[in-house]
Amino acid sequence: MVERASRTTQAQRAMRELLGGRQLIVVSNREPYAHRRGRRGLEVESPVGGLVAALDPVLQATGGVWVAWGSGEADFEVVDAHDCIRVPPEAPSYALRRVRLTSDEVEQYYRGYANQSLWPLFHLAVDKARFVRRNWTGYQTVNRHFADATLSMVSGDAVVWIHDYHLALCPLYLRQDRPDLFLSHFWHIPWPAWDVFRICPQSAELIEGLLANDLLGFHLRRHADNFLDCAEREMGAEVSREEGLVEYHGRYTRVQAFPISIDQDRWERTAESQECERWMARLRHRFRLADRSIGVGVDRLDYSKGIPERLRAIEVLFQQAPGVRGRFVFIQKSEPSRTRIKAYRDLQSHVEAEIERINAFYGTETWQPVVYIPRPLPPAGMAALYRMADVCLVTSLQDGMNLVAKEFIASQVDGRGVLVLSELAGAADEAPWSLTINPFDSESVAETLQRALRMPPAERRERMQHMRGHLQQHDIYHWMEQHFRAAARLLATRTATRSVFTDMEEIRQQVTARDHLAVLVDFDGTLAPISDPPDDANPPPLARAVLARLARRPRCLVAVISDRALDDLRQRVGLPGVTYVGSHGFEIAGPGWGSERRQAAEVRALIAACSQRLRSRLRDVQGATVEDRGLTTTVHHRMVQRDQVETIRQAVLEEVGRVPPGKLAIRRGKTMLEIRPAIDWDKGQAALWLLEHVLGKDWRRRCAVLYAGDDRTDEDAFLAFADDGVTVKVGASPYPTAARYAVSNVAELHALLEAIWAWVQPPVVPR
Ligand code: ADQ
Repeated sequence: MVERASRTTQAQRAMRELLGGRQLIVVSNREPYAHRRGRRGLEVESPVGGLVAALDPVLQATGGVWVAWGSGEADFEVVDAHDCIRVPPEAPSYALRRVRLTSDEVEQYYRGYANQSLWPLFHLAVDKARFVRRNWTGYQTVNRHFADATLSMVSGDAVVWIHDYHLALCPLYLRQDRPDLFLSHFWHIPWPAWDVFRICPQSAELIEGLLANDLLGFHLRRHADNFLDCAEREMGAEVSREEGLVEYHGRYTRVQAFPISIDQDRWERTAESQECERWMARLRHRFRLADRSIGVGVDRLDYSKGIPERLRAIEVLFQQAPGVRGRFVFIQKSEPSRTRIKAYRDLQSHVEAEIERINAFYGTETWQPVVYIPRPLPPAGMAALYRMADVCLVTSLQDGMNLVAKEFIASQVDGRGVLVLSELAGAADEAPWSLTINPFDSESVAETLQRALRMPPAERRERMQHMRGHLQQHDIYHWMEQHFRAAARLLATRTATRSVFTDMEEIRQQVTARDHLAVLVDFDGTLAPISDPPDDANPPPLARAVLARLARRPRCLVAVISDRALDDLRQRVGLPGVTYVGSHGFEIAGPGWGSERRQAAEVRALIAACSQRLRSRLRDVQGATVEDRGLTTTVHHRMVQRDQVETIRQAVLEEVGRVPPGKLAIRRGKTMLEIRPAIDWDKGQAALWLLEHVLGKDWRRRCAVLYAGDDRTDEDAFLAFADDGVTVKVGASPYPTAARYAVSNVAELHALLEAIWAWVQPPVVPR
């Protein structure tokens, strides 16, 4: 349990830092605990799912509030006069505020607008989307109920974290009442392109609702980009795509991608448990699986998951490869969902009829081709399905992320299974080691299934190891930390930035307050003026001179921090006594201790070897180029013929595959593949590491810090020193900055450095 506890603790710590004494309120349609009347009296149910599993321990630790629809039949028998109940029942530690909805409201808001307008439209099932005025009115009313319930729970300064498409208007209603609240929203489903979104008659109202947030999160960059497009076209809002920022009516909303994940450690432990092994034996026996190969599909019965398309592909497999018949069983675990909506009932009957038909046509006395499990299984039963599967088939026609793919990876403790994953699910962006498919192309899905079933064990193991390595580092806690970090940065920007020249005395006091001083500066646009081409950038002689003097002063640490490669940086600044931090902090070298981050050094060697092998492998692919930038390598295929792109992808996968799992990640761009270190690292973390490395753990007690930069990537460092550093933004900021002070240009920064030198230079001792 040590590892798991530490991941939860990390998330709790990150949360507490973000909150800085503020109250946390989570708002979602679904509640974390529901009360029902069972055979043994009142029973409490907790929904299975990543979000509750992850947020519940955090709320337990911080003691906040969760606002949600009270959907359990006995929910309001147990609440207090304010519709609140302390949960979890066994150790009450936070308040669950239940929102009362009438059956008409549920019909209009939940079944109507959320699930028959927004859900189908946003999953490109345009033919299923219905826009009924009454439902829209109900949606507005219920969003107001949620906002009112939230406001009734706010005490003082609060951070409100709203979830999903049920509550798009809630932020606006909250903002109208409490302009000071910090509002963040996570959108769990895709955001479509403008041409699809504009079909919605209430498109402007939805965008306006969401632009009341300070932070808006999507799973993928492309969903965030679609939203930015819609905000610009629909509302005429000022949009910076590069910054992921919208300005509307004088307010800013940061729009960012945070790919959600699962509690990887919990799934893995469940899959390793004896209970799981008992379930595997039970399922094998119950469905007469013997030593047959097993395919698995797990979904809510939802048309976006492509279940009929999946069954079609399985049938094509039986036709294409008759040898597979009798030797392969596909288990479809489907949870009936939203059954009061006709489209869902129709889907359920269709799926059940198709399974029956396939079984009747292809099945034999001793072999049932498709096994259907509609009833719930406990977590160990689910993990057993995933663990025993040779293939997990995810065929989403559209999916924000798809957690099933990740649960399968986490449960594959034996590394035997192959993930066949729809390229239309968000999860595909993070799983280059899966076999990706287009679910609309049944023949090709069937071929891919054959390939998966024939895949040699060593290749299966290798692919799975890579996916597991990635998942370990990108679990649900990582998702939360990323989110909290972004929120903390935005909270820091709320303190107005002031010109350094109006506060020179305050700055003097701060930089001279400690024994040591650290002067940390960015390079391009800070120490050296921005230059085009970037190759011409050099610090002016006066800046170089003042930096040299500071670097010679005892107890003064001077570092230049940049995204440039270390050697390039060192050459351009060329001063002894200065520490150089290159590649956004991946490589660090100081005077006398010329070191670099250990992982970075290791990764650099791995990347160099990969580049070299790729160059030789892709020699004959016309138009392919391999650009080695030290700590990243980019393989460009813009000029390559379409039918050759797959060859390049395969080559990159194989070469990265030679590297131990978890070390390198592949990022897929439109016309390129980038190989990069699989570690999170930024200028802020690099600067903190440097101070600790040079001055020890208690550096904050002994050292004053000045950090200056002009760039978005410097914001991480501004945040790292937000509490007790002099943080200086160089140049006008197109976005809210976390820096406390500002200078207009590079020359003003140099003047500030001169002033600092005058304050801290050692006194001239008379002879
Ligand atoms: P969903 O559409 O519900 O989620 P998904 O991400 O696959 O889809 O999560 C489903 C969850 O329900 C998984 O934890 C899975 O184990 C469980 N589940 C599904 N079928 C089940 C069954 N038959 N029996 C038991 N459990 C079952 C929405 C978005 C997704 C996004 C998530 C999280 O549509 O794209 O990944 O939110 O943001």
